[in-house]
Amino acid sequence: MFGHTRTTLAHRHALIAPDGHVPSTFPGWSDATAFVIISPAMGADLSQILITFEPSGGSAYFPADEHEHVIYVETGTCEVHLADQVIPLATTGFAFIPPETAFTLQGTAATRLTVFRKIYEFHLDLDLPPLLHGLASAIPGEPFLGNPRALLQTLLPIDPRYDMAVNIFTYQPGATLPFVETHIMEHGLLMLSGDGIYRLENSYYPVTAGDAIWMAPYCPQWFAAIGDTPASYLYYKDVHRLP
Ligand code: UGY
Ligand code: MN
Repeated sequence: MFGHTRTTLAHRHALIAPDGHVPSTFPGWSDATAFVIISPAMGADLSQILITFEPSGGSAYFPADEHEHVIYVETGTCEVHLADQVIPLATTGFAFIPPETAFTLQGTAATRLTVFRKIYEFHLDLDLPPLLHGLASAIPGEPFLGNPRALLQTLLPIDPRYDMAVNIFTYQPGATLPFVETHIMEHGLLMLSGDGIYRLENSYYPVTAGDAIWMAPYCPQWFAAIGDTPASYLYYKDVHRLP
């Protein structure tokens, strides 16, 4: 509705609805559009960037620096070009790119992908986490805290060299997070399909596919899936480092 949006920016959370998206582009990019949905500019420690490409294809360049990245292909396909290899990613494909590694994403008109980006937290006793890639649709979902109606797919290995987790949560209609979580870990989240109600701090929001959410550390959070189809979201979480 004219002059209205569901987008909300609060103290410890943000809900970003697609109607407010404004494009950016960056050095070395051609025919690719970034929507920087979450970033340190809003107080987050991560960035969550939605990228789309022109009908003739395009490329998005990320220089080698202290940032690590996870790429998730929501629709279409993409290629990750590195100095010594090209990784093709199908729909639901993902890749973890370690810090100090330059890469270029090449996509087409059908490609819609999300990049999670953050500064890698070195640990004196640990090596750098290796590059990896996979297909989320091939990863089995595990019942969350015993509930077979709330399945969690864990994309990255549970390995302390990785300081982030990226997961997909799929809820049958009526399924919920079992309790209101309040935790040190931060989340960046993208609704992939379905509808639900997200509790963030003391507010309750209807959410739907395409919405993004930032949950700062200690943002009380809860979710209930509603409607006739399962609700699914992709999310980032920082893990494996002392505060
Ligand atoms: O991993 C998590 O903290 C997850 N259960 N949080 C969430 O879905 N908001
Ligand atoms: Mn959580």
